[in-house]
Amino acid sequence: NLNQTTYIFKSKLADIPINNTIPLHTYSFQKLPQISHHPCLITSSGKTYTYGDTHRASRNFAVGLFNLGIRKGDVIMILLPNSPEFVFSFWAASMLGAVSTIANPSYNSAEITKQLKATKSKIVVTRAMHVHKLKQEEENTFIVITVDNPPENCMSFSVVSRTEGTLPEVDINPDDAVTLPFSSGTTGSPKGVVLTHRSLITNMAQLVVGENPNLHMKEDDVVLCVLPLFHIYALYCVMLCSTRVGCRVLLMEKYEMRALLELVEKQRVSVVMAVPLLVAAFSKNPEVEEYDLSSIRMVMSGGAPLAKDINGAFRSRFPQAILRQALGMTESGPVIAMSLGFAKYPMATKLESCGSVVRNAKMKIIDPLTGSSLPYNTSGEICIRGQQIMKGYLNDEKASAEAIDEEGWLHTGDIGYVDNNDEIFIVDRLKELIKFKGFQVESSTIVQRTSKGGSRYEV
Ligand code: AYL
Repeated sequence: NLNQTTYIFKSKLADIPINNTIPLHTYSFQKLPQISHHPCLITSSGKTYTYGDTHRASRNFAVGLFNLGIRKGDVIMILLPNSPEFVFSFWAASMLGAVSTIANPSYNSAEITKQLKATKSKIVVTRAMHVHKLKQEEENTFIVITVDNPPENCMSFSVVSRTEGTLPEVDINPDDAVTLPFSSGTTGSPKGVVLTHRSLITNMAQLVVGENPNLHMKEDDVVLCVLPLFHIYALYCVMLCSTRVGCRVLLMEKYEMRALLELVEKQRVSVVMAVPLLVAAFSKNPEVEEYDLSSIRMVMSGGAPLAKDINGAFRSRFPQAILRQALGMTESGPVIAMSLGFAKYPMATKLESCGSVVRNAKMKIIDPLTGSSLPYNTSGEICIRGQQIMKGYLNDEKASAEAIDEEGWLHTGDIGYVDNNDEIFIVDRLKELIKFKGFQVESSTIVQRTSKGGSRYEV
């Protein structure tokens, strides 16, 4: 219908040029010569790796993987909690033009096997305690590397990292996959989400690059990484964005409130990437009062709706900090919208909004039945277009075509509207996706875990 208006929403920030045809690791470590002595990773026990150390360890592991036969396009599975080796493995794969697939180490054997098979992973990097869950099958064999003492038939991460050789020259295409997180998308079982060098560079630039970055992270920031790196939120928003900016990442293996508070105080954490449950803990748990958390200047909530009543409690405890939201989805590379309250030159925004569409992207809200685009203040399905979105689902053309239409719009399955200040509000969800404490889980898992009274993510 030619008479029909198309309402397109854009960021209030102007588009910027994005150098997204280089490899992801090159883009991310662009400042390395200037910052090689700056801290990059800090573990909860206080061990520090500089940018130089991190890059070197990643390179060494890449050489080791190459010597084990890993080539461009091969997949390695990272089955680890937050740890320096997780970070080194991710960059090592990227440096080889290989691909990482990230998985929750507390998955059961069937869940891991499914992902191993779907991705044809040739290497699994994990801990000795998880090796029993890895099933070798005739049509699906892989080498297991453990970051701790290797059990029989496994190799040691440090030994692999010490093998001689030089990093091969690889020709990386911007549209080559670099990582394969798994997501249920809008329907069905978890599928591999193909994120490319181009998509992740684009999304980093949309947030942390330019004269007025939408998400103002600074070189002297200390960013808390308690959300798991095997999920896109922390992988992207903590690890990738921090590396590009040159700030430090405090790696916490598991969530335990007292330990977390001690670390935030000791390491002077300034940026907290959180899910709503963590925001609630910061705002309401009594033990928070016992610590000096005045270093926190920014708290981001994402992954699930934020409770409306949190603001008062948060403000009284963190008067110096800004709390706002971001909207992301694994398939969208991942950030769709980010509060402009986080910008270098911040704008007035509302806490209840999950942000405004990122720059260098287009968003529309459509009527889910007719597909026609809707104006301001009218709810419909959020669709996003830009170079940051996934290439598609791994080996699943049907699901890919359902998610991304011929014009390149990714249909998110989220229902929301845009207000007069260009802020997005989520009101509902079309999709079957099950989220537990801010993260996706398989429906079978939720029943299993809750019946035991525990949770997969302690957040
Ligand atoms: P996935 N408010 C409400 N729902 C949200 C929000 C939010 N702020 N953020 C995410 N969701 C829901 O793939 C929404 O239904 O990635 C969305 O389609 O596990 C779904 O979660 C996607 O789930 C960030 C912030 C990355 C968030 C993310 C993505 C996390 C979730 C980077 O800075």
